[in-house]
Amino acid sequence: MATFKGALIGCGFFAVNQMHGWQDLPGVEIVAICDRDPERLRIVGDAFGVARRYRSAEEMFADGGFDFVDIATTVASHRALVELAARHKVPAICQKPFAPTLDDARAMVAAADEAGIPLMVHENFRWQTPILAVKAALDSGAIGAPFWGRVSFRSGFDVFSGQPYLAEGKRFIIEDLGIHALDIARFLFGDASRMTARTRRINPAIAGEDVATMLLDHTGGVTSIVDVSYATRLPEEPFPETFVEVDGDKGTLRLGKDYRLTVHGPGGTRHSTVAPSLRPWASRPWHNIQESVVLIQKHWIERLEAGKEPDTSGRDNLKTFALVEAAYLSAERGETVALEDLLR
Ligand code: NAD
Ligand code: 89V
Repeated sequence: MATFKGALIGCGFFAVNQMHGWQDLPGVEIVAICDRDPERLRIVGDAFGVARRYRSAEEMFADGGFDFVDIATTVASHRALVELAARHKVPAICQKPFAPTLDDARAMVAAADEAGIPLMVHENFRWQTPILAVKAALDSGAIGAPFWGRVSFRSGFDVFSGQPYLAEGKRFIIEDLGIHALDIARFLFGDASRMTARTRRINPAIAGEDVATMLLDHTGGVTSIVDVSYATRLPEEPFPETFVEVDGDKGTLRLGKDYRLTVHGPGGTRHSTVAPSLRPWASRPWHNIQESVVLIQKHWIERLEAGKEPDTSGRDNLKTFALVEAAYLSAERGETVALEDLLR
């Protein structure tokens, strides 16, 4: 593997996982970091031994010396930073949610295309070991052709202490978490043509919705339900596990608690555990997400080396992002929304 030098912008809560992930990959080195908060810059710079530290992304790009940039800031800054990377012709990874609006996301894809740089959205949930195992089982034909699916994430976990901004936005669970579950639905069942959604806010201390139930019509014929909640108090807290159910014309697949996968079909019933590994720097219950960070970063480096578009490129993510927009529109209007109206 060639040596790739990276820079990282945004040294906050989640960036620590990204820094660990880069350290785990041979041939990759983060040579510069940037955060407008000097304290975060100091903490991450000292923890990971990065000498080049910047309070301004413009200054970091002006100095250069890196092959790609990993943008780990919150959504408000994503468009400006991707456009800055494009101006400097530096390949860019951008955290989810890709952008504040679909128009911003489109502009970011256009800027990357015009600059001729690869752009990947850090949409890591489809890279989780249990989700990859579901995909492999479906692709093997073990349950025949899927006709119905459910991607479900229901939890009462306190995400607000680690990520206080999640309590403040008018949009919450669809934009922050539903976006992952919708991307998994696209990954497993293909693109969707219509969206019907209902939302609720149960927690009175937050500004946005914390429950969403979404019905998707996939172009390949699958009907799926994507349901997400941070207001669900279960006897055993499953955070951050995504459960999956699929019915096919020859059998069924169920991914349930503790990463237990059951595939039932003409070949019999197979039970397995598809748990993620616990990386040395990871901590439960986040290890599933943390492992997927390394896997998506590895994919980025492989595609950068091969000169091929990443699976969760900016262009691909427009379709996931359109589902987010469609869900909010549908919930607001109480109507089904056609995706072609948003994507044209
Ligand atoms: P955070 O607020 O803890 O960290 C963001 C950091 O970016 C802060 O330190 C802030 O000072 C810095 N920053 C913001 N704008 C900047 C700019 N223009 N220039 C330089 N620094 C800037 O946020 P977080 O919880 O780490 O979330 C960051 C992103 O990661 C969000 O988009 C969030 O949705 C995403 N996230 C993704 C996952 C995942 O699994 N993919 C998990 C958690 C968070
Ligand atoms: O993965 C994420 O994007 C996180 C969380 C799991 C808390 O929703 O923000």
